[in-house]
This record gives sequence, structure tokens and C-alpha cells, in this order.
Amino acid sequence: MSANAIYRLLGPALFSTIVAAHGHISNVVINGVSYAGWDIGSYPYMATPPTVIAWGTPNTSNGFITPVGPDEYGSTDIICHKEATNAKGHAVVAAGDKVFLQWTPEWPSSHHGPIVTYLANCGTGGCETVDKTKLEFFKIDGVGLIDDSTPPGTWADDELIAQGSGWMVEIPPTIAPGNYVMRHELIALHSAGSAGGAQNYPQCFNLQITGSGTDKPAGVVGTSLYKSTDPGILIDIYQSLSTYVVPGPTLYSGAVSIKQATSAITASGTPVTGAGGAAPTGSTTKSTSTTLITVPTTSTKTTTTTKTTTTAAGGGGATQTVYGQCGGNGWTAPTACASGAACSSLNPYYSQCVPTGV
Ligand SMILES: [Cu+2]
Repeated sequence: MSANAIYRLLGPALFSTIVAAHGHISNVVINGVSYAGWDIGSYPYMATPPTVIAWGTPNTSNGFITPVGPDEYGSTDIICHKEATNAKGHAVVAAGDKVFLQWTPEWPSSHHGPIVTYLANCGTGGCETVDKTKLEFFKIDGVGLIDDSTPPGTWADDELIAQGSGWMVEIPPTIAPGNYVMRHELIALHSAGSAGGAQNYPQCFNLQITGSGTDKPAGVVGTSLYKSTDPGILIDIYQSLSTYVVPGPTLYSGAVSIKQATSAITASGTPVTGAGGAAPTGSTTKSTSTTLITVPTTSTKTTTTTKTTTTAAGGGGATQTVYGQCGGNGWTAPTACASGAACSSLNPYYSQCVPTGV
């Protein structure tokens, strides 16, 4: 069902929730225990946000990273989202266990694309203080085009929508225990037919992985994961595709492909703090914490997602939020944008409210 159809069913009461475009991970479920994600609606405004296992961002919109400008995908924002700062806690998970990543419910059905998940070892100092630019990511899951019988086809994130906006990954049983950053990402390709049109939504979490595996797969730093011209990044999905190559480095040989499923929540988890206790040497090299993890108390974004004031369905008088869809084939919801944004046609299928004067 499209966001528009949901909107028509549920009416304006849920309007702001549904059209706050794109998404982020609200919580992570490990063996039934739910760990809170980074709440973009409140944490960026707090001097001391709660300790969570998710990396922080001052970004208060559900926005994305895109390969525009001279940096392409070389900006450090591609690593763990915009101006991301280290998570201050972590969750413990055994190699071979499954992790369920719960996205916010409004992922737009127009945003077809792959779902990719990586791990990077933080070393014995833990992930709470690691330098993100040094993290070397190896891919443990990558699902792209599932069925292209009717372009633009069925993609991994259609499967995500179908199971309540969540995605399950298995921690490879063969990797060595230690502290890892999990980098999980949706890539939206609805506008990827032209250069710079792909939208990346990376989300990072700190995990302490236990087990007896010994593999230490090689990886690549976040700023080298993608090029704007990768065949899985610069692609017109509205044509018939014979193949689709999931972007990023080769899948780790020990990765386990699983059938998608949801994960029931039976308890809420408290993040573990400290260096992780995984140092196999028993040494206590807790590098004295630097001030790397200061969280900005003010947002540098000038956009806001709370300006939607809508009336009844049908678009009359209603406005779309910044980055929300505002047009395209079959679109019958609002075509006007909230103040500070203008509707821009990206292709015949998708127009988007983009900020003006940014
Ligand atoms: Cu979007």
C-alpha cells in the first residue's frame, strides 16, 4: 500500500507521521530485547541525550546522504549519517544470533532499492570512542532487486515494508568476538537514473559480539564504500533490468543469508557502557575518553519536520513536509510544499519537496 493510500484510509490524524518522509531506525531487537535507537525528534535538542546503542546525529529530519558535489561519497557523512557521533553504549550479541532493525513506519513505497548491512571491528578500545574514519566495513548482508517482472520491480525495501518496516540480519557465526559497529543502510533509487540521485540512509549501532569464531574479514573505510557511478548507484529502475548489482564491497564469505522475519519484543534492553570488556588480553587500556562524543545542542539544519498543518484528504490546502513526495505519476496527495520548500520534479514518477535557500 502506498503512503498515499494509507493516508486516505487513516486520515489526517496520522498525516504528519506518515509523510515525514524517509526514515530512521527507531529500535533494534536482539533475541526479543529491544534497544532504543537515536530519537531524531528529541535527542538533538538535549544537552545530555540518553545513552543508546545507536550513533547520534544532529540531523532532525529523516534525511539522507547523497553523492553530490566534489566529495561524491567521500564525505564522512556517508559513514554513519550526517555529522554522526559515536554511540555511548552497546548491546551484547552472540555470533550466529539475529538482529532485527526496526525502521520508522513511514518508509515510502516509492523508495525502491537495496538493503545493505556491514560490520567493522573497533578494536579493544571499544566502539564508543573509535574514530569512525578508521572503521573498515565488511558486508554481511546485501539484498537488492527481488523481482523485476513489472518495473520498477520488487526490492529489498518492499520486503521491509511488507514486514512492518523491519529487517533481520544474522551476525556471521564465524567472525571473531569483539566490539563492532554495525552499519545498516537503505539506499533509495527512485531518482537514481541521474547522477547524484541515489539516497543513502546509513544507521550505525555498537555491538559487542561474543563467540568463538576466528575470522577477521578485511573491510574498506566508509568513505570508500561507494562511487556515484557504481552500477548499483547510478541506475534507472523504471526500465526492465536483467540484473542488479548491490553496491559496496564483495559480501563476506561467512555471511549467512536468511529468510526475512520479524522479532517479537519481550523486554527492553539497557545499553552496556564502558570499553566493552571484550579485550581478550585482559588489559585495561581504556583510552581516556576524549571529547569526540559531544552532541551538538543546536541543529544546523534550518528545515523542520513539524510544520505540517493539514486538513482533510485530497490535497486541498494540505502541504507536504520537506523531503516528502509532492508529485509524480498517480500521486493524488498534497502537491504543495510546506513553507521553506518547493516541489521539484525528479522524474515522471517522483517529485519531492526540497528546501529552498539551503
Ligand atoms: Cu526520500
